[in-house]
Amino acid sequence: MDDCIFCKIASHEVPSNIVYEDEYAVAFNDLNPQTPVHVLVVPKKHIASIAAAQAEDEQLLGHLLLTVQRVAKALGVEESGYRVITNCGKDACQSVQHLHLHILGGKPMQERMG
Ligand code: DGP
Repeated sequence: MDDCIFCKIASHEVPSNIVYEDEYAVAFNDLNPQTPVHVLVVPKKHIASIAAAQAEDEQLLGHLLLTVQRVAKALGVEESGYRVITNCGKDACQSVQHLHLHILGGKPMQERMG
């Protein structure tokens, strides 16, 4: 998508600190980290949010979760634990309209959200 910052990062049009990449997904450090480890896992295909995903994206969505697992392991938070979040829509404060999974870790977090 032309005007999407995460599409531009995924295509290397805009530089970012990419920690993992394969044919379908890319993972890079969040610009505004909330925890010592804060990485975004993003599909290369433009999907606006989890709400916009289609049946044809089923395999890709599974791939994104396995990418989260792989990246978390590579970043050394597999044992200590991590949180995976995807914000969807206005009430969740989604600010970038391209599906992304936050991986948050590297410190103990509060039990509850919201
Ligand atoms: P949200 O849409 O609220 O789930 O979060 C979007 C996240 O994306 C936010 O934590 C900041 C991050 N972000 C926004 N623009 C950029 C960017 O240009 N580069 C990087 N690395 N992160 C970005």
